[in-house]
Amino acid sequence: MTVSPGQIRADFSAAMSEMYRTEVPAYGTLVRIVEQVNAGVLDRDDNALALTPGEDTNRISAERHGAIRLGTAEELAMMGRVFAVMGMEPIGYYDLSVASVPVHSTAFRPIGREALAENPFRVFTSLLRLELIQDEVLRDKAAATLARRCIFTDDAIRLTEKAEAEGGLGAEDASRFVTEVLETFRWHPEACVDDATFDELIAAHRLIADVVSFKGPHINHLTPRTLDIDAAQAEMLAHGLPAKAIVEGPPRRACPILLRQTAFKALNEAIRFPVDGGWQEGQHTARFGEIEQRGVALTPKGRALYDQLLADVRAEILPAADGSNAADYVAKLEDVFKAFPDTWRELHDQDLGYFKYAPGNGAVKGEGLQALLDSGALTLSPIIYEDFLPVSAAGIFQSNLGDEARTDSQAASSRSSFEAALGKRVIDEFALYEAMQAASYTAALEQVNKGAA
Ligand code: OOG
Ligand code: NI
Repeated sequence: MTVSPGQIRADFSAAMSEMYRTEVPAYGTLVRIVEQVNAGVLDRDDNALALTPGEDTNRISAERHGAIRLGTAEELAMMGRVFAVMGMEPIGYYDLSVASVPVHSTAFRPIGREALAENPFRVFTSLLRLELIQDEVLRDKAAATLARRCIFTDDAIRLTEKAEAEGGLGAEDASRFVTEVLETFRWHPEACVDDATFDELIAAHRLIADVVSFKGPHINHLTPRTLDIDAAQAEMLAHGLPAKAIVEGPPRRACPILLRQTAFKALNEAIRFPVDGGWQEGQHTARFGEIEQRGVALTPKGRALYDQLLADVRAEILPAADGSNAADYVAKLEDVFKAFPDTWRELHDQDLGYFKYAPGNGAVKGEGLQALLDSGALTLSPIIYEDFLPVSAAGIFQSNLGDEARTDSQAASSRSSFEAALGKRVIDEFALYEAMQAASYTAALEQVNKGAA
């Protein structure tokens, strides 16, 4: 009997959470805050969020995403195979170079309603673009350093190959797989470059130093999902966690859309550089904490409206790194986003968001989708956005890179080179949401018709 990919994913996500709790104690505080806030929201039985009971609510307490940054094409390709054993596929392409961050990324996550309901764990996975290092000598040194490391244990590779060959893993292998893969994500304070090289890499870009200087792609944050991010942010500050000045993404709304995120700043951590058979003390900022609130997935039309409104806001005011204009930014954001409809029915009827349909208690009156919804014969529940937002991601990256983060723009988008490195295509997220909505409509309609017959 093989263990299901979903079960391996759930076990892995729990093991990662456990590890990160001991590595970064503030993460434990964050998880507790989020659990309390979520329990409070779920206890209020108004269900203003229109969540599907069970399917959308059971997963909340276990839900989180993480992020890693890889150095080479080979690392990305192997990572993709490892995630596939857990039922996680690459969804979407994110070009962060537009925000002066020299990486491009995808999100490995489960696909489909059942898999997402079972455990929605996802990992934002970035690949360093070494070609964006200007200095040729430094670029070669970075490439040579990366070429020397292997970020996977022998057993992680062996068990991945076994899962591929045999179509899954038995209980003992699955548990071993989780333990072995966890090693890739572990923090190692020992740098594998000397301090002079580290400083050169930092000068090229802090992120390059973070990727190149260590044994592996330490998980840099693990983000629980909250049902009320403003309440959770207030609690973070009350607990003395140094939260970012503003919540990234759309403003607070009655009907949440996409994704809102806030982080606490990266920790200053002690690291060690190799020197003459011994070690020399140093410092690095790598890991941070983040929370997020997820709302309805937007259609291309809804997403275009979101992008337009956010661009309108940012043309007038950009959030300052020190938080000094946070109140003005939030006021502007709320004002501009008044143009984005804020009831579930409007979002649905204007084709701005994706929804799940279910049979309701109302008797069928009239014909067509609108009539079924008006009479309550059909009900709506938002399809949760499972992906990421590049502008928010850039904001998160930047808030953790320090104030000297560069703002000049970088080379053009390179999706095909990312896919070549990964060894497969990234999947289009809109097509997934669209299919989920269509399937739920067909199924719900069938039930309504059966009931009416
Ligand atoms: C990834 C940042 C992106 C998010 O939530 O948008 C991300 C990173 O810093 O490596 O996790
Ligand atoms: Ni994140």
